[in-house]
Amino acid sequence: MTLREQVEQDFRQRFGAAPTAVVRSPGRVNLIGEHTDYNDGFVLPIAIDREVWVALRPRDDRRVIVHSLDYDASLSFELGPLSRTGKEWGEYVKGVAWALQEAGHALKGWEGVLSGNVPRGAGLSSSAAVELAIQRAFATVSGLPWQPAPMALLGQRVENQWLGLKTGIMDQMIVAAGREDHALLIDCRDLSLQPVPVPSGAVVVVLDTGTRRGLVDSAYNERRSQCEEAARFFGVKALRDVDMATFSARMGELDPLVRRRARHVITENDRTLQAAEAMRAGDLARLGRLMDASHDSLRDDFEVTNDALNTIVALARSQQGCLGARMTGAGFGGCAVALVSPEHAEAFVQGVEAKYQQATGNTPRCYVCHAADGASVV
Ligand code: GAF
Repeated sequence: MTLREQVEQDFRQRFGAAPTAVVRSPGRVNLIGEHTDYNDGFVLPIAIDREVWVALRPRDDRRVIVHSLDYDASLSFELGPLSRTGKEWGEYVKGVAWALQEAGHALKGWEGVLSGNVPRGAGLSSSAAVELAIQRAFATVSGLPWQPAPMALLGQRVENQWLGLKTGIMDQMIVAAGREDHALLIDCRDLSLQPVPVPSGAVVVVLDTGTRRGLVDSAYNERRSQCEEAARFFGVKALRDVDMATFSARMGELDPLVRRRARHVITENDRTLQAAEAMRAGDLARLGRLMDASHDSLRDDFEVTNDALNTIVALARSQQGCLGARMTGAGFGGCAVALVSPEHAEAFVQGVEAKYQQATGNTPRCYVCHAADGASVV
């Protein structure tokens, strides 16, 4: 049974009728452009065919009732003033209701069943997938207009203000606006999008190390402050505004740690623009080299990889057919992404899984992903 069928079936059993709408919302994998979004920079992610599904129907009152199949738990609350009461999955639902109401939207109540197969805490945006799924559910029952960028900003507000995580805009943007068979080059300053077709000569393989690191939030926020410090040093709004020539001329005056953080962001922005160009030109070898360079910079300058990520990336690169490999997402654990020639994909997955297990004793989960559409009502 598919996940969609499961939420529909559970809905019928739980609420005694068929759902009137079903929402799907994807996870994402970022091909390149890491830790650039909160520097007003560029990112190049794809939405993936790992998703959150919600079966729902409107209610006549202002109550919201959501059951999570994955947590086997239900949440019920009344729309209106809301407060944060815990740290569980339900905070995403309440946080979305809060953000939409704060933005002046008149919301209606609904009941629904939620389930997803985006691995949690793995760097594949399971949080944004849930946020945008709930946003689409509210938009559907309340008749709200659906525009990806404003909705993405609301999702980010949930992260920043309801959940207290100072994340950038990449995840919500790609989850809201993803396009089948395309990556999106997103300018995180003005939120403009350029769809870039994923070339047919390569497949995207996600390599989940199985490691999940705690304290990611504080390390993430620390990187953000270091980038802000560098931007202040250069007298600009964000590191996006510093070019390589300016950086090289003055980098000697910077604190060595802040210098390395800034160097990652400045070079990564450049690599991301180059990667979009290489993708458009079908130059997969160049795209792969840029992904490799991105990982090395995240490892050496930004210091957000861990041993598991470095090991799996090295193993991936040693496999036949691998064009490039890098960590993806916030880092400190979670997933890497590799670009692989289609004819080698199967052997690549088997080879990486076996060698990683041999090297670390842990079983990774590797799978080929397809670029999918953003959050939608099906
Ligand atoms: C996390 C954040 F949510 C994104 O905004 C982004 O900064 C990413 O880490 C790193 O590129 O996914």
